[in-house]
Amino acid sequence: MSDLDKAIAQLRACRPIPEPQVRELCHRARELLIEEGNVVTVTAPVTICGDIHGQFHDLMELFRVGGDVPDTNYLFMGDFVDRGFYSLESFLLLLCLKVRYPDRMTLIRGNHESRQITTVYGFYDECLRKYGSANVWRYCCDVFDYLALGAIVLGASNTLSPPSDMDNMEIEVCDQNGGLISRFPRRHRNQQGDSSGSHTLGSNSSEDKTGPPGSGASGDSGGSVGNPAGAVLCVHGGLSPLVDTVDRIRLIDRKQEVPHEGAMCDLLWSDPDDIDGWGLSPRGAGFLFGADIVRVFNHRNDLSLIARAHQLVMEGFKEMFDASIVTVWSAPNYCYRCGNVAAVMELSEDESGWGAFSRSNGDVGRSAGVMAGLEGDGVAAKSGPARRYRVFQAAPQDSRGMPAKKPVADYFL
Ligand SMILES: [Mn+2]
Repeated sequence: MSDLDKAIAQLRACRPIPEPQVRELCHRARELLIEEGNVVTVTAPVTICGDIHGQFHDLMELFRVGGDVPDTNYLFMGDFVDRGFYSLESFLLLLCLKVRYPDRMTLIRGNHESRQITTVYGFYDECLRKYGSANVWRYCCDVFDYLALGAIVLGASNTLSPPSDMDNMEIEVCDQNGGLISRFPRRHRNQQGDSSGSHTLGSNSSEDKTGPPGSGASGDSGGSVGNPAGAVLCVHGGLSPLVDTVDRIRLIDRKQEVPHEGAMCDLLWSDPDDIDGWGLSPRGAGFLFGADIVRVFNHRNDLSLIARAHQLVMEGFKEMFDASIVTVWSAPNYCYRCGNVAAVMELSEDESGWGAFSRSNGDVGRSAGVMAGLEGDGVAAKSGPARRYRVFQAAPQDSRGMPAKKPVADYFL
């Protein structure tokens, strides 16, 4: 067993690894991350996760529900640390897995992966408590500076895999044991005036399906060339008024502490909101952005969906703006008291042949000049990828290795 595998085993048991080993790990991780672009290209199938916030035992539950590494290809959208009691073990385990299986683990930066924020919200204190010095915190912060700012998922399918037992399903929601909670059929976008993004069961009309799903001949994809499901952009927070293309993100000099303003700051801090255009964020960093901003950005960049994290949602995930953006939240019972469930989002691999095409091409549909699903307002409503949400609850108390709260010791009785 290599040192790295030993470290993984030790961290899986929620035991910190010695300081020199952290130093070595962070060094290796940095060498790996420095080679990645600001926007990492990831090929489906992939399981996309939101905030973890040091809830180690819930991260273990996430792996139980979503599958272990390297069997499952994971993309984590940041906020690994702060708030929970085990930021150190959570982040170091993810980092070990990244170094051990670089192609099966993608980590992008959240607004908490910052010196300033971790000093206030727990990670700094936790390192000091567990090691007696700030060295390990410093090593980890040096890694934060090298994390990618986003990812583009290519080759996602617009049919579920394994297939649903009903045709034409776009969304399936499962519980932590794989049991079906609900599902929603594919439908035309922008035709039902539904800007809340809530899908309603039984809303599919006969024109929803004009060809085999994934063939590029279905009603949604309009027979366009390229991946029928379009690309998915993953960022921690959201969009920036300074960023109108994905390529613009690639030009940022990211190897630094998260700035207080500017494009890099916005990508990590912004939130979608029911407004027109841009608004000031109550967070004091980043911006609020409305459906119109997302629609134009997705159209311009040939995206079918933006996946982001950053906001607690009680149901674990929330689709907004006619399913053009989704928030994924992966910290159940956040801060051990919010009572929310968590979720991960699975995108399956397109097997119609277009997925392979887009992989070798590297740039889905952008050169084709043909937009899918061009509708009345002249803005594309691209066919969304089929998505399966796995919703899960906090790990049971007895798996946490913490003594359950006892009111009084027995010997008083
Ligand atoms: Mn955040």
